Amino acid sequence: MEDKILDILKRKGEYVSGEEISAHFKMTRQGLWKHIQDLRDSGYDIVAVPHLGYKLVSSPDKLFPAEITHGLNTRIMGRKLYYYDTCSSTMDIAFQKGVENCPEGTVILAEAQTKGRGRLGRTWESPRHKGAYFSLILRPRILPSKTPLLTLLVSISICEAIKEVFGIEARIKWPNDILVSNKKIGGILTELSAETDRVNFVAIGIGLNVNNENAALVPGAISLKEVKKENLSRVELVQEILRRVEINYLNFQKSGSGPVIEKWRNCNVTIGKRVKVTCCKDHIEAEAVDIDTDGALLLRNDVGLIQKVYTGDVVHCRM
Ligand code: BT5
Repeated sequence: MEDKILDILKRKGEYVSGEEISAHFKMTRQGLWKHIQDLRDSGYDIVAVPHLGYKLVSSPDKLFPAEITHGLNTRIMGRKLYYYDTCSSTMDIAFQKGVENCPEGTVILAEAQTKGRGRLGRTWESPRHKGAYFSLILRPRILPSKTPLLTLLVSISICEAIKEVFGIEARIKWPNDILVSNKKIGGILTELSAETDRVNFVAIGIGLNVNNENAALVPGAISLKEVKKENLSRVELVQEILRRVEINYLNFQKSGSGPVIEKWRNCNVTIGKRVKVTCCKDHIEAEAVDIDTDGALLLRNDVGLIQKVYTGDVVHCRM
């Protein structure tokens, strides 16, 4: 009910009489007052003036579903949202929801994660209210071997959103790092539930440093706040990412991997570099020459042979 009351206050943007709201929802004035109090307790600044009614002055910087859905205008992404003040990892919940057949586009958001994770069991630092931590469920009709393309698709969507909302140029380091000024501002974790030739669902975890102070970041990391020198809206960022993912995903379903690869080529920092790729215990040092249609990285070694790598940690070598 609070979400619906908020929606009215946001849409009107002005004073709305208590009588009008309580009549609309068929509740008593006392009942409405109680909901207004609950909203205030959640951080909404709502003023009440006799004879005028209620007015929303400001919203808290929280990733509440009501904030994310307001003005989102997507058809698939974020139509179903789960919000946690704290959770172990949004990926754990994404898997539960995926198995329970949640709809495509379901999003799990958290203000803090106690066991935020990267690839290969690494940790993702997820301090409360500082970053955007969320997982998105997709149910693509593609072969499991093609799912790395979704990491590329989400990474280009993140770069587009960061540019659109904050005017910051972000770049992608293959396979899953989002960089600004050559430092890591975010990462993507793609995990899937699949059979040999069919994907049940893909959970895509996105972690972005938004309002973190430099001193609290791991070495080599940066936050959007440190770039812009001001606190930024996490809600606007998450909304724009969901919009961009939807556009790119629908285009991917219609036109295949071509447009994703093309966009990715334009915003990556890996192609053309000499790189050292570590995968399992193997190291390959070579030149990154291109990306293949399935999202794999194509390397040319010193004798000119082309090798394909599907995953790994990449270090850009100095030449
Ligand atoms: C990643 O892994 O970059 C994927 C991170 C995905 C995090 C999201 S948050 C929402 C969802 N729920 C989860 O539990 N995870 C996803 P990887 O490429 O393995 O990089 C991990 C490495 O990045 C760590 O070993 C650290 O060196 C570094 N790191 C950890 N926290 C960081 C942070 N907040 N900012 C920048 N670098 C960080």
